[in-house]
Amino acid sequence: MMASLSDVENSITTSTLPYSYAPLPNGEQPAGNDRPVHSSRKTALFLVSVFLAVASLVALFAGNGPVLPKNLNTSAVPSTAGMPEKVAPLSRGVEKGVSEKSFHPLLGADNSFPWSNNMLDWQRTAFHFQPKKNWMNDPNGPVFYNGWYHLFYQYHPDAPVWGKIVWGHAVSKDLINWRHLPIAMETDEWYDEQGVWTGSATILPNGELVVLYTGSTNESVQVQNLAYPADPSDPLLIKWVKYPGNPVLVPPPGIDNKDFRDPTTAWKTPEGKWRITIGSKINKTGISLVYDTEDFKTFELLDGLLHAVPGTGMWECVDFYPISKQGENGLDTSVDGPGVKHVVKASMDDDRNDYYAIGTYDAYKGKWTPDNPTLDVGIGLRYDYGIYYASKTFYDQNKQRRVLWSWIKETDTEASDIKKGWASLMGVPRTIVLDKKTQSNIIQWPVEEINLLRTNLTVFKNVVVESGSLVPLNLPSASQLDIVAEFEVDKKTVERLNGADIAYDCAKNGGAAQRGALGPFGFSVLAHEGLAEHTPVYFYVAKGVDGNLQTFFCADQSRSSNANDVDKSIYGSIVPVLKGEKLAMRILVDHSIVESFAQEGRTCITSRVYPTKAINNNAQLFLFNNATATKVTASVNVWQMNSAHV
Ligand code: DQQ
Repeated sequence: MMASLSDVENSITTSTLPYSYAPLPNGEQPAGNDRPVHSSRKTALFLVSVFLAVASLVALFAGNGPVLPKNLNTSAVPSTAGMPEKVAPLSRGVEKGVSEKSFHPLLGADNSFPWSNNMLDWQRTAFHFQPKKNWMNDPNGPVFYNGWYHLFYQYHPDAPVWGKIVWGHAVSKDLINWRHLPIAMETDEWYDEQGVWTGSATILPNGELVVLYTGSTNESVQVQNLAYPADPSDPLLIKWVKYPGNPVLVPPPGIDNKDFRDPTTAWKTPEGKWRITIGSKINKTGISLVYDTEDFKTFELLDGLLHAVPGTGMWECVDFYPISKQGENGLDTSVDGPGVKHVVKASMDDDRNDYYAIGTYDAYKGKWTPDNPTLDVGIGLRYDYGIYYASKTFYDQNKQRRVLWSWIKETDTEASDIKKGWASLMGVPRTIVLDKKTQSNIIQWPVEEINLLRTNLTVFKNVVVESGSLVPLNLPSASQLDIVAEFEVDKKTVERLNGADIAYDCAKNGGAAQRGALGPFGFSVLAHEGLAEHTPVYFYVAKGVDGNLQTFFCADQSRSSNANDVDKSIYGSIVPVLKGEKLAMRILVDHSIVESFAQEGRTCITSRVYPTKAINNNAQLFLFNNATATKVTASVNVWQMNSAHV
């Protein structure tokens, strides 16, 4: 097994490389490169602080990024007068009662990039699920049924922007290659006229399926509806019937008509009934209502809530499922008992992130309690520290695993999406298990089937990456990759270093440009030669005054594109690294999506990036080490990834 940082071998040797590496340039940047503009919607104050942060970066990757003033004085900060206004609400969803659906950069700025067809074509992914064209969002009703994996999803068949949503439908034998089927459910009833919104499937004991979904009625009231396959013997489940008695649930007293959506898969109660939970809010408290039913037609609202967290706002797409304390298999949603813990996940409408917590479920009270109240739902752990929302799991009885699907939205402009003709995709499905070592987080890992797309393995063993250097990993092409790597920091350096107050934050500390003694180091993906554009995915290790190490896992999009009309956030969080473990990361690069996993899936980051130059044959992969005090040794396996049938 891997050695801990403090156990790192002293005898790190440089292997002979089939290439040479160059130290990172320290000089000034070449003239002519534009300063990137942070293009998310923020207040003028935020713009000032971002400017300050960017301006104070040490010129890492200098020579290739923007010109950064070395000694910034605040008079250099542009006045906010004449700055573009925060974008007016362009939302297509909010007034209808669902989240903002699009990235809106600052309006009024002359920041639209002249995207060419070549650039936009490159953005379409090769092994991520998406419909052929137009808009998609949340995964719905994922299930394994009669030999097929079914994926339904929120789909707008008329345009690449959110609108009147129906259920798109596709099937797969392996969760990777897909066959698109006709729309499963249209907006053809008064109770779903404004949208067939998110829902879940439940397999009944006789093997048949039922689906509960939210309908947005002709008056935009959120109600729950029942649907089932017209022909249960059809493994493709092409035709669906809506129950004539719909809606089966309307918002209960005290719940707003627009705060009642996204029913879960049902699970069994100790009395043998079915139970579901539905997200909502009361004032600013996010809640999960609980209903029992015997027939999916009539429901009883339980007195208490499954859970509630003050200050978290509307809970969308709640998910609730058991995880095994000891076993490696996933569990059917109805499994309960002493060997089991329960996860509650909710998608926070207020900040559009998916949060989860691990806890204990009391089946008699229909109540769940987090193990650690300071890491409760909405205030603690996230599935993913990048773009990842409205996720949903299902129990895959075919392979005894719990599989997670999630909507990954675009972070470019609607104008670009319209030009592309499509918007959004699903993350690669991930298995979920409890982290047996920490017992305090889950582990997410791409389903094993994704490995079938691997081809052309290149191995780099014990590559020593000196402090402040960059190592090109010369690959024939770098837009479709599966990268698996381990890193070791120099043990003597770690021991010698004095500890300091740890106050590192991926987003706030200048990204990959900020140099510390023991980081950042990792990969630059989708990198243009000379780093005119690149997206670093990296570790940052910090030694505390107590001598303990803390490790952060980050993805820095700030230099990912020369275009200014795309989001360039820096993402990341802490990642637990236990004694005896090496630092390990896996990165799936698939054109405009980069999915990164640290320590075998303890901390995950999904990035959307839209380079203008680092595309096609100009996309490259580098190892980098921007730590000031340590060399790192990296061992890397990189596969090219074949395209899936999507
Ligand atoms: N998307 C659906 C809603 C859900 C939201 C509408 C989450 O049911 O709450 O498209 O993205």
